[in-house]
Amino acid sequence: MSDLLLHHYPLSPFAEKIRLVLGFKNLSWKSVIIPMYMPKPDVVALTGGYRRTPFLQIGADIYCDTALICDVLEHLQPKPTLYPEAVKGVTRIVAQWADSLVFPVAMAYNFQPAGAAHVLKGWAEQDIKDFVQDRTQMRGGAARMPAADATGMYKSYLRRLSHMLENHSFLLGDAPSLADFSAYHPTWYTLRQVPVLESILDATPNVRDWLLRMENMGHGNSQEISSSQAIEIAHSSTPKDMSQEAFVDHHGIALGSQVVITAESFGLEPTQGELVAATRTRYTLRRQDARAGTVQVHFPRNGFILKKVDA
Ligand SMILES: N[C@@H](CCC(=O)N[C@@H](CS)C(=O)NCC(=O)O)C(=O)O
Repeated sequence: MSDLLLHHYPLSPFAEKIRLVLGFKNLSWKSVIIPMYMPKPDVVALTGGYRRTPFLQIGADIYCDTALICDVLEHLQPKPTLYPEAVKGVTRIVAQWADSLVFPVAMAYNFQPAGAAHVLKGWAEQDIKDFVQDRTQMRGGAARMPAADATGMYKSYLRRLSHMLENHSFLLGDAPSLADFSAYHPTWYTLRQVPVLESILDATPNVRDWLLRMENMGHGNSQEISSSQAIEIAHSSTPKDMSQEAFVDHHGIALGSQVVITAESFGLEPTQGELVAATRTRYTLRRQDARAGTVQVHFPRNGFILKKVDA
């Protein structure tokens, strides 16, 4: 298996989801620490524009979005599975609920003034300004949800998780599934990154116990490399052959067209390239970069918008 390179930073909840999946599957990986906010020139050299965290690099192939990264890791290391047969549909649904609804509510709770002060303690004033401005811009200028509203919603989500844990050790049964990893990362942030606010977990002790069980899986074996080494690896690798992938077209866009792919929400920096594959579930763009050479950037269909570039 080629080296797995995870581009991430320690405080990223979505990165924590993938670090824990790597531990669950007992995989060895290379850790590339990237900036928490723009500018991210070494990220963009590989992704062509996409700036969210984390992304996975295998040689000259770049996989964006944790839903896709989980599928790629499952393919490379099927056991233990993220998608147990009896719950393979529902686990994706619960994971999507946790990633798209629990996450923003938990982060609005986690970033109320006491939590933000804890996380940003020791940061230079200019760095705080740049970080806040970056996230405001990512939200399209919208304010974060008020803390009081977030608290009520978060408590209600924690009760739902707690109900799911009443009869078994993990959310959907006796074994972990993708749902657990998606519900873990925002709640991990509360427990580990903003301990000043973790008393919200007191009302749901089985959620706290589950968090500790999840955390015990660890992160697998990792070794840190620099982002310039990662770019060098891409440059000296050949992208995966995509020519045999079944083509599924819902847009009237032929393979070989120049296209842009943009996230549906939050972080709308586009990636442009040649469409070399569009399967039932994902797109692949091929692009040239002065530093990274020819790279392929893969996106899931879910959560992303594909458009043809006008000639
Ligand atoms: N749907 C994306 C969400 C990723 C996401 O929102 N990541 C946050 C960090 S946890 C992010 O990109 N923040 C801005 C940044 O890192 O620049 C995924 O599953 O990968």
